[in-house]
Amino acid sequence: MTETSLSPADVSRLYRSLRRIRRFEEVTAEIYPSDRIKSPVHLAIGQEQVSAAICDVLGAGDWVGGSYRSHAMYLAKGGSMPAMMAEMFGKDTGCCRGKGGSMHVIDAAAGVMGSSAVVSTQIPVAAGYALAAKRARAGHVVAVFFGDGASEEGCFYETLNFAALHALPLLFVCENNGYAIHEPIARRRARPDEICSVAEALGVPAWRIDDGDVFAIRQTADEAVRRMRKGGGPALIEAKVYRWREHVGPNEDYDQGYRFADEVVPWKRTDQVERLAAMVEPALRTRIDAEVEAEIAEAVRFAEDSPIPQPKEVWSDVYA
Ligand SMILES: Cc1ncc(C[n+]2csc(CCOP(=O)(O)OP(=O)(O)O)c2C)c(N)n1
Ligand SMILES: [Mg+2]
Repeated sequence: MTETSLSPADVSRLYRSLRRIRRFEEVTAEIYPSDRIKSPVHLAIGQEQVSAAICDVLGAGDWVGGSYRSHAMYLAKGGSMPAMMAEMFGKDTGCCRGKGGSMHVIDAAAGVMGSSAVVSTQIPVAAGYALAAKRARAGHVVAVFFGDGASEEGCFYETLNFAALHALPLLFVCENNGYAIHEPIARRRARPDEICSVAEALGVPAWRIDDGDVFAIRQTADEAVRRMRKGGGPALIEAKVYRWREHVGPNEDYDQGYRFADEVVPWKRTDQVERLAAMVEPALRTRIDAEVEAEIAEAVRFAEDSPIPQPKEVWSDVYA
């Protein structure tokens, strides 16, 4: 883990972001067995630092897109928490008016341009946003989040090439948790450690952060995004992380035979939420934690109290 030159205010802002995401998803997992959440949930517990770090260097005018595992990205970029909780409850006040569920989160006002359940499809869509951003010439950038499994899809390669050719302001962010559902990366990729060199072969600069260090990810993203704002074209960051819970659902799955509990031990030891908690002044930490709990409780109350969509809404906001 690296030292940081960030100010105490920066560290506490990052801590708040990490803690909000962690607690939002822990509360989601607690609620889930009650069946009030109407969609599957893909939790990013243990992987929060990627979204928190990347979004920390983005501004209000920048855009993000991601996969079905996007609660972290949505919250880190400033998406409305009550609207996402209501979306998971299938309520009319949800960010997709109850039609999308956990896998489809969007808050365009906050620059969260959507998430996709079809692996890797967010990547070419993000290139479209990046093309629009480039043409607008306002120096805005797009970050697209995807898993290691998504990096095996054809459209990842196609989009890398297109983004490089057109020097798009697109940051590819690969959250490499080592698994695509239950399949470890070594059984899927001929060269598991060479995601970055795929990008480099097309002239796209790429960096890998192996230890999940939130400061290292942030520092790398900061440099990449600065370069991008000046017209430097796309870049890729591969951050190795570990998914603590099952692929989909609220539980742990170390008894399922495809991985074992000893794998998570080093990642829990270097948990970035706890690491930053210890760096924040104790009274401030207590206040942040209390504010986060209150915000989540309010989001749950909002979701509970919101109406379900009217039957006639089945025809609105859909393409057929
Ligand atoms: C095009 C497509 N193929 C297969 C699936 C089924 N599927 C859902 S999640 C997933 C694994 C993707 O793994 P990864 O990209 O590493 O993301 P992670 O779940 O680890 O965050 C697969 C194969 C899908 N949703 N879309
Ligand atoms: Mg994965």
